[in-house]
Amino acid sequence: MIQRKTRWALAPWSATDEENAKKLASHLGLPPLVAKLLVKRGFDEIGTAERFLRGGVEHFHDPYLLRGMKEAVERIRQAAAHNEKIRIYGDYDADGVSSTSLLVHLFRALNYEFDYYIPHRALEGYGLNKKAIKLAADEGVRLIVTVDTGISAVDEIAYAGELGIDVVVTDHHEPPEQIPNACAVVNPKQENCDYPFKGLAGVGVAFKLAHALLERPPLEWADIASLGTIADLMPLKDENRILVRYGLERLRSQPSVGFRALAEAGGIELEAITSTGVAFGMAPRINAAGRLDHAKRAVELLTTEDYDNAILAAISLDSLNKERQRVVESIVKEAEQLWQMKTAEAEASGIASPPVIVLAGEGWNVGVIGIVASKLLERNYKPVIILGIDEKTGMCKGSARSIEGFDLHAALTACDELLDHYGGHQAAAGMSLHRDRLQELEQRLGTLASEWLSADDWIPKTAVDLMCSVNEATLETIAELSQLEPFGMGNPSPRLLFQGAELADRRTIGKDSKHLKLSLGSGRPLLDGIGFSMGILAEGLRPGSKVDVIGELSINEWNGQRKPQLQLHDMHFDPTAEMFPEREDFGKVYQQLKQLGQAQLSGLNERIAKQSGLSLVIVELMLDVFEELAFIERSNGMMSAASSPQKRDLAASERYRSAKEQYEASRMSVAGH
Ligand SMILES: [Mn+2]
Repeated sequence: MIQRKTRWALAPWSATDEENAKKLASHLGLPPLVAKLLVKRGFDEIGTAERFLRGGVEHFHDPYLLRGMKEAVERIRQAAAHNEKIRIYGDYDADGVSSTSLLVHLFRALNYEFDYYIPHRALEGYGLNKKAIKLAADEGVRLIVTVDTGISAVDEIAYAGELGIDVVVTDHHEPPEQIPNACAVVNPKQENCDYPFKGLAGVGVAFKLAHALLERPPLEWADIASLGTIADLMPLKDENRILVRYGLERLRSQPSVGFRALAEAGGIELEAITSTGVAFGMAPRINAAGRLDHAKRAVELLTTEDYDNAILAAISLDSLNKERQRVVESIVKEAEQLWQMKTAEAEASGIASPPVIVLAGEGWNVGVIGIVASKLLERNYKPVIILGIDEKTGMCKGSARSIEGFDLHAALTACDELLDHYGGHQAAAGMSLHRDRLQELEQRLGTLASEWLSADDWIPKTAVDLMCSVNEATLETIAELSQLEPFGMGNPSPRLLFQGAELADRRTIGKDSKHLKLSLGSGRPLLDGIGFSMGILAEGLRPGSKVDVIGELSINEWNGQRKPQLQLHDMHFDPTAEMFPEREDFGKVYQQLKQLGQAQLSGLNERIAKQSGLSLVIVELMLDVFEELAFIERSNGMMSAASSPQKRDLAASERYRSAKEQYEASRMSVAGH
């Protein structure tokens, strides 16, 4: 028995969905699997599906649909006309760095007088601050244009006004109740903004500002826009999808010196880079600057036109990233030890370990605690808060990550008298509090988690797109799946369920038999499955039996050969589960009965079961079905086979249909949403 590790969530599939998928397949010339996936993701009409697949620059929205854009453009142009000094004010994460860099390119192209400022993560913290505004005033700045920040800076923007500085806010964060009194506020999420797409990153909003000022979409900076959009985990839909497609294309075919240098220093291949490569190769290196040093190093990389400067900046980002990895690793290790001590203590006193993981350490770098929290969540599947303690003051700065069902922001709000500051949303949040209050925070959050979460919520969920058969997983179909790329937030790589797939063979590969390799299917060609770190499961699998697997399809190229491959996520195998008989099994048993012609009912089922190798339950079911279809008759203790029965399909039998349905339902245990 191999038990599934996660809850499999397969959304329902209706007859209407099926119809829509057929329509898409024929109108757009798509394989059924691709058409079904489109429907599953909400693109069930030809127009929307076509736009999703093939949408280009003509589908960018008018930037002036953004509330405040007109005022922003006017104020910036006025500053340029009067040679007022403009300062771009950004943020230290990858989106903030991208946004800042994009405006640097823009203002440079427009020949404005400008510079940029990004606060120091540890010394200044997020957002506009009065000290930085005072500095700007002292340096003769008359206009600040914020990117990826500013929507909450009511006091700071009022202060800027007192010092004679106007502020144009461009941001994408959730607007608070009170919007700052700036000369323009551009944010697709603000009230009364009719912009049709709310999912722009900070750099997406900056891109729209550039579009407005240049009076055309500045595709030459789509690479920078993709970086921030992907790094900030924005949904890759609508305009973001178009931006990222152009951006990836640019990175592949004509990378700027900055990206080229970053790729060289980081060993990232640009020729076929995907959103995953940007997310895991580029974004961490860009982020490393702000975490361990200063984000302006990353802006320098993305805005220089000189290769020598770029490669120096890229190498320093790469080594900062390596250092970041070491710092994360060592904090994760310490945190895991603390957690093990906590669970051991709980066990020793006969109580359950805390439902919410709250761990703090002196000297833990607050620039990386969010990453540490994510790693602990991954390993333990519980909400996690990791905090760095300031030894002198005893104050802690923390970063939290949550599991589905536990709303962090709501939970922190419920404990707000313990906290000095907090902010964030359902899945991630930050806070500060004194170390003396940590224990109470852990207890109160734990109580909330026990109240809010059901037993199921503590098991991670795998969202499954569709059921698929081995026969459907052809090279051609998999190649067409790439039309749905780029994959990422809001458009994940399709997860498919192969239910009851025949296991032709299994073996382990790699050092210490670490990985599992499966061959699925009964005919030819077989479908290869690869399960990383699943080698241990090989022993429990028997060739010839049936397994349920969830995975992602891709094309594996090896030795000049291209083969379909399924990368396994999870598996379920129950060797004792009763298999539902195939049509051939029904056929075989019917032939046996026909040969017998007539037989005593007593002992008949046992006889057939023995001859056919099928279980008694199945034989009983078959005889019920045959009787219902008038292939046999059972009366007066005798079975007699009809001599020339009418040809009828098995599915015409009510007994057959209900048994099959029941069997499928029991096998599934695949929860709907
Ligand atoms: Mn952002």
